[in-house]
Amino acid sequence: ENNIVIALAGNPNSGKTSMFNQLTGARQHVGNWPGVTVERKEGTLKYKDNLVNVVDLPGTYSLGAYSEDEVVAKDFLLYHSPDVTVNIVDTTNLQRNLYLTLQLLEMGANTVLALNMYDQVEKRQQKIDIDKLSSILGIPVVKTSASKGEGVTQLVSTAVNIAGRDKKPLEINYGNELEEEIKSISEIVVMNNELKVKYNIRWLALKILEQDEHILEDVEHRLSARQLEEIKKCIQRIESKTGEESDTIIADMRYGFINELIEKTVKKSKSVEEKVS
Ligand code: GDP
Ligand code: K
Ligand code: MG
Repeated sequence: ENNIVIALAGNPNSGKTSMFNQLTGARQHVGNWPGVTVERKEGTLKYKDNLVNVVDLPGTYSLGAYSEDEVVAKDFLLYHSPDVTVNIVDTTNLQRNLYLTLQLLEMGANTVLALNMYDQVEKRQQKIDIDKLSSILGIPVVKTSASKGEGVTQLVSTAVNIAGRDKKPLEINYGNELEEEIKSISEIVVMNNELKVKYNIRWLALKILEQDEHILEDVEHRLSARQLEEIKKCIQRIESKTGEESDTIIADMRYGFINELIEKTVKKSKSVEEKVS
């Protein structure tokens, strides 16, 4: 028997709990994450020769340091590296939901995308080019309707199939100016062996540019005052060049990527287009 850990990640109200219930039924256990009051739900399911442990992460819009929920989700993904992350998205709200998806992929999480609420998408007669979405993101994509139990078996088989696979992080092109600073910061942090072992360096550089407090804390005591000063200069340089905060620039670029992705993959059905024109 094979033991597999699946993490469920998604925005609040994306259908995570509905999916968790579909997957684990009554085989659930509720506790708390250590040190915080955030609820921790776990459950099991059997699929072929696999015993699958499903961990329901707190619902979050991002993987920053804004709330205990975000830190719990980010910590689990980073330091407990589940074999697979199932990212539940509300497909009727793709733009907002894909922001978390990008962060999972930039982190290098071995992800399956569950296009949940697909029944609503069909009702609206929207068409999504799933193959294209899957190929641009580099991950399997499954249509689901958690509240109806649709697509659940396919989701499980897909997740089990890719469990433990080594996933290369998604690299978004942040444009010349930002890429230059990502490179400079990467060159600084990679000199510290512990950071090099613990993190994907490009991801770490992005987190530093985003000024993720939680990650900064871990970085600050490992670097020299001079290195930290160099990093500060990188951030100041990009902010004075663009007149924007570095975290805002990064968020804007991510939304740019998402909007382009949606443009390429989401089409209104013919009948709807005709009605509009
Ligand atoms: P969570 O906040 O991510 O845990 O989301 P929930 O599982 O609590 O779901 C939020 C709401 O969406 C509930 O009313 C669910 O019944 C509903 N829901 C979940 N999945 C689907 C789905 O695939 N289709 C539709 N139409 N509703 C869904
Ligand atoms: K809810
Ligand atoms: Mg929930």
